[in-house]
Amino acid sequence: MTIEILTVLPELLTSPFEHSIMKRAQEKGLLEIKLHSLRDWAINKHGQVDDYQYGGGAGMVMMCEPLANAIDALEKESKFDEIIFMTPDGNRFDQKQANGLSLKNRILIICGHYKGIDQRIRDLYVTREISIGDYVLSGGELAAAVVVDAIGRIIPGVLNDETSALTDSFQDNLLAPPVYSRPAEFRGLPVPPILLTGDPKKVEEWRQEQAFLRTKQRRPDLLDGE
Ligand code: 6GU
Repeated sequence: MTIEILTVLPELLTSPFEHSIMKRAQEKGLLEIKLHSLRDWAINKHGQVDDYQYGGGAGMVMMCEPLANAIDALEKESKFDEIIFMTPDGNRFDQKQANGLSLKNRILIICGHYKGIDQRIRDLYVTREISIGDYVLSGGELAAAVVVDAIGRIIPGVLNDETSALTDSFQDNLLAPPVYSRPAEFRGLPVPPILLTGDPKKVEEWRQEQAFLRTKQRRPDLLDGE
């Protein structure tokens, strides 16, 4: 799978993908991440990609031409399966969307800045608009990093048994149960005895129950179904 990211701040997006599972996904050849600087398609030699908004008001808007020319150039090779715009007024990102996106071949993510991008780019090119939550970030880059990480780790073959995504929170609409490692007692707090029994069936039952209790307590909304 190839994920391309169009941004005015490509430097912001190098480190997040150079470590751990994202690094492994790329080394295994399962994920390719290509960063593109929108300024390569600036309208003048000053690198301009934004302009004042019609109708007045504070804040600049990312212009049509640089974005359209960039997308057209990137699509010369082949079309994108999805062109995603990162924006706080998009659809709230969740595991279900991540699962769906992890099956695509080639995705473009556009990071917004300032007051956003000209609406006509959204009308003409964008197939999906994603927000990562109800708060405002200064740009779409960190949100894009979140989305790429969530997609990248569940691409088939990226995780092994030990890091399996099947037991993640949200994968079955339940939060993950508590986990423990050595020592068996820490500052007077013991590990739940059932985990020491070596009985996989009992352990699994306990984990299911704990996952349910935790979800009921913290996120009852998840138990109401889709
Ligand atoms: Cl995708 N972008 C920005 N700028 N802020 C956000 C966001 C995205 N998602 C939540 N807040």
